[in-house]
Amino acid sequence: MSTRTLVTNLAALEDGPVSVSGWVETVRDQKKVQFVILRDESGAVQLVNPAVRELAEDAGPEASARLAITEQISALAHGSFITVTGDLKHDERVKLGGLEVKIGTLEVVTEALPETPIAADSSLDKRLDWRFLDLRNPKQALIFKVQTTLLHAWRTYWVERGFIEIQTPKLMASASESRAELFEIEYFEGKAYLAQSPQFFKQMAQVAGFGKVFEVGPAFRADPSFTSRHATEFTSVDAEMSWIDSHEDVMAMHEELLVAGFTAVKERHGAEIEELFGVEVTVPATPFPRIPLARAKEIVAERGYVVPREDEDMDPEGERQIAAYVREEFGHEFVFLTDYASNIRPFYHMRHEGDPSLTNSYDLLFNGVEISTGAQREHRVDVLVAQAKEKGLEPEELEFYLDFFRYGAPAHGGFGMGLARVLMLMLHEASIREVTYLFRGPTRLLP
Ligand code: AMO
Repeated sequence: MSTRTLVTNLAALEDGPVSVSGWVETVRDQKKVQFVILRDESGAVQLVNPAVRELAEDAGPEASARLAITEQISALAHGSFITVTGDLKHDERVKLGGLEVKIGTLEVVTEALPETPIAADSSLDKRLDWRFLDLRNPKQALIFKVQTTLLHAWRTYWVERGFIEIQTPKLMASASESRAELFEIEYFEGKAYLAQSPQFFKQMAQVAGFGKVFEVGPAFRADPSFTSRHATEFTSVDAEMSWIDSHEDVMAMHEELLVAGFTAVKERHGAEIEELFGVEVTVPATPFPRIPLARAKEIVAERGYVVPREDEDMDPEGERQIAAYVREEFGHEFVFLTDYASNIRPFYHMRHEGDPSLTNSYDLLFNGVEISTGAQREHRVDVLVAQAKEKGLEPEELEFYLDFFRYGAPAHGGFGMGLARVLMLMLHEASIREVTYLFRGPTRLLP
């Protein structure tokens, strides 16, 4: 183990010898003194070197060493990775953390090329080309700390309630959502498809008697769009549970889960999010507002925006309008839109008992963007077959899935939620590209 001290831990040390390692953020090379700002994963610290520019004839080894360090610092490229030993000194006058390290030895572990390919004002695309450099910005690192906290809180919520974590295969023999957004790949002598959702397999866990399951894993959609909310590969957060009376039970769990996640993020990172993103994280009140989709469209129309007829779902502008309404009426950032029409929902959604034109399903919107779809599932195989046929699907292709329901299936339901969408909206970022570790889109497979 190295003896280096994390920058964040320097404040607690007394004045004396220390060793720190990190990236060169800035160099101020003045005639008599040089300052280097060094950053590691925990923070930044000022290093100082009393510069020696030339040696007097009677100069001792101390002055020679100082001259060597001075020359090293003058040649330091931004981004180089260095290790420094030196003397820590607490000094209130130092703006950065009230301390500095007087350099004793400086080792350039790896030198960076002199020109940094991105700057603060580079385009998002350029920054993504150089994602590893882009992520050195503490604001970017915070996104992934928040994500870690969110996922930890969600896992804890589920584990404490008896949910079982599963990993379902991402190579499949059929589509699970729509054939239109399916990646087909060569698979030995035949074809395979990349999983669009763990849908079928999380339902399988219900007929296997697991009761309640969750999964956090990749999902793939061959979606050619370039919107701020679509990726071709994204992290899907899924849950599925048995013994429900309706989708209302799923929604009750879903909102509790979000409260648990937002509470943890606010407690742990609230101040830093406010400082770096200028955003206050609000823990949502429960129950979240619920509005049937048909009523939501009326509300939007009353506000002067008519959702295009051919688009029976809410379009993005409709979502923004309903979010504005919910904010004004309920002071809430979330809304469940419920009771979607059967013709715009997948075959596996359960339909209303008395009105098969509607489903026991919902979309969850956060600040005007869909973050999740959930539903009660149809567990009666004859009804399921009829619904699949009605959607133009060949039951033969779905035989393996339909079999699940031929050997005793409980009522069940669940949801899938896009992790990056939650983060984007929580941090008021403009695109999921900003909050995805390595974004994948129609024209991006690198790095
Ligand atoms: P759906 O297709 O609505 O439902 O997807 C669920 C959630 O996943 C996210 N999402 C995406 N995120 C980024 N890029 C994409 N291309 C993308 N597509 C979807 C969204 C969306 O709300 N099986 C159902 C879920 C269920 O009923 O359990 C499903 O996949 O946040």
